[in-house]
Amino acid sequence: VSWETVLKEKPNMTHLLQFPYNGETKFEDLMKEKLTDNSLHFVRNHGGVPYIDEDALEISIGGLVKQPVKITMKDLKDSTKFPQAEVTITLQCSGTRRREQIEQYPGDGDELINAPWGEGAIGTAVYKGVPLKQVLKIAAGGVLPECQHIELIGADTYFKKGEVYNYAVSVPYRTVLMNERVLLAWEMNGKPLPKIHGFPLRAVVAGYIGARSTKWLYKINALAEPSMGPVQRQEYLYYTPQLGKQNVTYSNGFSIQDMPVSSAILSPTDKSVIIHDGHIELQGWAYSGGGNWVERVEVSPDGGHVWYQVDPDDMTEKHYYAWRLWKTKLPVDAEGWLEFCVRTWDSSCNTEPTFVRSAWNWDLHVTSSAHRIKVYSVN
Ligand code: MTE
Ligand code: MO
Repeated sequence: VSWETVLKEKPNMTHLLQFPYNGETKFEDLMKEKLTDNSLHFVRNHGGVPYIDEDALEISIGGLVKQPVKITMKDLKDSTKFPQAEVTITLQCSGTRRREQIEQYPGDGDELINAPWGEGAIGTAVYKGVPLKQVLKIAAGGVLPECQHIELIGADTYFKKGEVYNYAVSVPYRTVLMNERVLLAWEMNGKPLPKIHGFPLRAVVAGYIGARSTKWLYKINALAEPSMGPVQRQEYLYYTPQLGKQNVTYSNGFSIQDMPVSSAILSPTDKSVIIHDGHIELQGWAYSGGGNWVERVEVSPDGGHVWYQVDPDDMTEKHYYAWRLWKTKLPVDAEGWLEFCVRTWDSSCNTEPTFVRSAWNWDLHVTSSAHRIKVYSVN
């Protein structure tokens, strides 16, 4: 799609990169409601947006399946053939809040060319589609015993180190089997999937990093090993903080899959001046991947010495695979520069590392530490 089309479909984004297009949702839009409007949902692309004729598309299913097949969109959308599901799912790019890691130390890696995301590379929508597990079973007769991973390939291409690749990643078969919320989806918030979000078909892997939710899906392979695609093998890896340019190899990192618990303060914004009467209103999001939900959100007016619990009535409802938006009034006496922070607990009692430095990693992914902002309080 042209830049003009992007601007028309996504008029109010914080644009990070023109090509490949990457844009994040403005904080005031993110806080509006539990479901993010399609025109406001963040976009993360590795390459161009391919044009796909829905009527001509045949999705091929191959590899370690009982019967390799090709299915049309018409077949897939036929509810007498495949059971349909409609689910609320939060997609979060593992680069969300990367800016905080860059401020600590930008590293030397490939990821320097990656988007310096803030708190807006996350969004929630209702997706309609068919559980991938059902597609594998009904269309391809199931997988062979050797199958361990399901590869999801997109029709878009991108350029890396002299080669052109299709976007290709994989998800453990065990996840596909256990999680009915791993979908092949064609609808987003009751509307056809927008071009920029993968029209006509995308994968939505609930609870996982956004990277596994392949857009413009046209090929599915059952494999014994994870996809050989560079997005799977060379990107979205989590390294220990000691690694730098001189000694890193891809095998030092492990694949980032489920998103851990994390949160963000969206209002007030960092470095703002607030004139108030003893209370400051805070708003933000809290999310946990992997099928956990957010149990508790706590905020601190003093860098994390004293914590106040956000009243659950001031949070959107508990939800597997979706965020909770929250707001609260924080008592504040002090004048001058203060550090506000937020931390979240999920249903498995996981919480967030205290400081960014405890979460820093060479590829600058998964900034899940307690989110901190500085505000100037005038009381
Ligand atoms: N699928 C394809 N085919 N190409 C891509 O570049 N980017 C991935 C994923 N699926 C990508 C893709 C990444 S890293 C993220 S975070 C999500 O899509 C973002 O989905 P969205 O653009 O719909 O918000
Ligand atoms: Mo991402």
